[in-house]
Amino acid sequence: MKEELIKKAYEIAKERYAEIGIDTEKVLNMMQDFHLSMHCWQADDVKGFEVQAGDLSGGIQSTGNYPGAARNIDELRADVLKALSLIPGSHRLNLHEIYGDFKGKAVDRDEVTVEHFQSWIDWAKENQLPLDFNSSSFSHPKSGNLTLANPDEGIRQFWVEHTKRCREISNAIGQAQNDPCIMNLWVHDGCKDFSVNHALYRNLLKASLDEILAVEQPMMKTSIEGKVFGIGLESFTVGSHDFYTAYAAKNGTLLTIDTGHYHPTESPADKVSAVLPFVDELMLHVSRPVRWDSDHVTIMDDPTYELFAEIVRANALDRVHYGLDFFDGAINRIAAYVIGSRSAQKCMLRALLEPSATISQYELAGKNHHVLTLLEEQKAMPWNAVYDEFCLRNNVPVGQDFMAEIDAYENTVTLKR
Ligand code: RNT
Ligand code: ZN
Repeated sequence: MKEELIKKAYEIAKERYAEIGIDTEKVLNMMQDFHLSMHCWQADDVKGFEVQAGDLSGGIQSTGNYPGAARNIDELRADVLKALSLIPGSHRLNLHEIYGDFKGKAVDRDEVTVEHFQSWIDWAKENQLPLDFNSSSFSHPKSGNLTLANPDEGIRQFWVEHTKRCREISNAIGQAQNDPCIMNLWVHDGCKDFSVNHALYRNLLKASLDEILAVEQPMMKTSIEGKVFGIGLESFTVGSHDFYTAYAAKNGTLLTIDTGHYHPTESPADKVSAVLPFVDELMLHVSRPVRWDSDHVTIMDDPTYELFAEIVRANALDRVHYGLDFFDGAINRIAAYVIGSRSAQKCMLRALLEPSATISQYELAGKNHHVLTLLEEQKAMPWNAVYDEFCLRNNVPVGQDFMAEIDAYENTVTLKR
């Protein structure tokens, strides 16, 4: 796209927004500070690099077999850097434990140490990419239906040990990057059919979490993630939303909101103001559920926009960590990263461009027709010209121009795999 045209459009947009009291320059600066935590697992359909890796389990699924998935750590790093080069701003990378640099050795989950992440730490430093982390309780012979909530003490302790080690690794990462590493803790524990031991499992999960969190790790933060159900675990989820919300509020952990983890008519956006009075910080897993927790690529849809708008309206921008969590194996995976990340940014940009102070005044004065008018009008304001300018200032392709680079990378790199 022609630079001159983008500049012209931006100048007009700037004036239009100034008319409603919004300073687009200030918003562009805020966008520069809006860091996504890009998940490593879109690049290879959540396989990871364990030598002894089994099939993906734990009630989640990546469908599709588009060619070119990353097969090893070098390919994954190259793909991530390629994607990041097409996304404006600076971001973080979110690693799962199974993506360690195991150097051809079978390292079991209860044996993992920071040494398996040293090359990640070095690489991340070189590329100025802070890391976040995740314990991994799926895709393992001991995963079964129950991990941290398993009545078998041996299996439960195996996962307690794994998760403790993951917190230790996260802490070392946080120290190395001088910026706390956010560790997400999600376990799939649940039942396919009726169960009469809900209380038992939940008490076990609580006991495991208590044990895991008993060790102080000052340079990391633990965020706990609930969900409604997983495939093959449809009837009962030990770590339900109520369970984790209560746990987080009582124990001072962060709480993860995954946009694919709620009942279809429930609004993830509405959780923000409901839990922030009780929980200091949130982690997001921005995703797109299609009929179930399908983890389609994030787009600029209403639920995503509403989620970011609620964060802005609650004045909570710096109390939230912005993780992504989608994994579509049916399309070019680098495009998936770029489309998902840029769409999330567009939602945030629109949220920041909303004249919420004005709208709030109308609402408090009982002028609800003004509220609706202004909210509707925002949808057609020239926010896209501001996003184009954001891309231009960050030296990344504007609009659909990034596709040419993805196609070239596909032809020269991913299709050769
Ligand atoms: C699963 C959770 C979880 C995973 C990742 C891979 O439903 O959303 O966050 O997607 O940990
Ligand atoms: Zn998630």
